[in-house]
Amino acid sequence: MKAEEFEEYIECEGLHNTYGLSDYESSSVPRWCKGCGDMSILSTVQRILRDDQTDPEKIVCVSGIGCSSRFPHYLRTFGFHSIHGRALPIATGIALQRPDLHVLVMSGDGDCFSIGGGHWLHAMRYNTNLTVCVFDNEIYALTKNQASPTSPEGTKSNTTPRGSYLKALNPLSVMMGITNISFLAQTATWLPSHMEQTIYRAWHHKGTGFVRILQYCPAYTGSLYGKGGKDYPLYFLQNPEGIAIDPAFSRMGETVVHDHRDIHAAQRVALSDKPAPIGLIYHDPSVPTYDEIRRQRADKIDRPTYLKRLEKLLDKYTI
Ligand SMILES: Cc1ncc(C[n+]2csc(CCOP(=O)(O)OP(=O)(O)O)c2C)c(N)n1
Ligand code: SF4
Repeated sequence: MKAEEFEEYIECEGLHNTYGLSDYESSSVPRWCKGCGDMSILSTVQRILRDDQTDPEKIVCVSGIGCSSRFPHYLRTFGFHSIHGRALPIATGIALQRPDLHVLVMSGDGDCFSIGGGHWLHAMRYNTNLTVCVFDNEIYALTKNQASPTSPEGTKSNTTPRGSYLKALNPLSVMMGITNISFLAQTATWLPSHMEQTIYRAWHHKGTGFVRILQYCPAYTGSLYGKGGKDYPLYFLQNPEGIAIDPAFSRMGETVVHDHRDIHAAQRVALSDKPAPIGLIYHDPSVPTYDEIRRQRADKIDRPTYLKRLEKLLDKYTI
């Protein structure tokens, strides 16, 4: 929502004590390059939080390591700039222990799909209440240009000076093969209105809402995208209950009708990574979260008994 529209909305609804954009902006100046797509993700997330009027104290933003993972520094919420590849297990722990908080995970393609690969698969399977955004610029950028799992074959980088030998990993098809997946969408930093709607849908999803964001990185992979992303091959997924497609997008790629509730259709879409499908790929709000499963199955023991048992167990390992 634009600033003027928001002011009008507050006026009409007679809302008081509202949060403005500045309530979600930290005092740190983002240390991203000029034109970096991460800037557009930051302002999009701040707009969503402002529109949603989410209490900043009820949000925890967890990241790993990378340019993308600097995100928690720039959001005025609780934050954890953690360890390379470990954002998801840390976020899972927080979400399970504090279901009253909204946990946002910001990661990069290297952070999530490479060093964090094992955690990624299992976090999707656990379907804990998390909103996960992976900023995919198809390179390790913070460490200045090493090929990542999603770098296109032939990418010249510091670790692949003769061009990478392997075809890129397709994270969408990997995720559509994981049992318990409940929400998967793809968007791009050069489509801000689409990105806003997509992250908003993931934010309101119960379970793990995973958004892969194709991210413009002018420093290292700028040639993949062209001006305004015009050279990146895309097509758009259309569904009345999906994410709205702006008619202006038609010059960037064709529009295909897709039913995001049909897992087989979603698996087919996920297999076709280039051109890249943009939109809601899969959504099943009925998949139980790990918290729900755990609560159903947990022994119904009282807290003192639980603590006594825990003490006994720990004593076993005490010398
Ligand atoms: C255990 C460990 N291994 C390696 C590194 C070095 N390192 C820091 S960031 C990074 C890659 C980040 O790439 P990506 O997740 O794609 O993020 P980007 O910088 O592109 O946003 C690497 C290899 C590290 N910090 N810790
Ligand atoms: S190196 Fe790339 S990803 Fe990192 S801040 Fe610069 S443009 Fe952004």
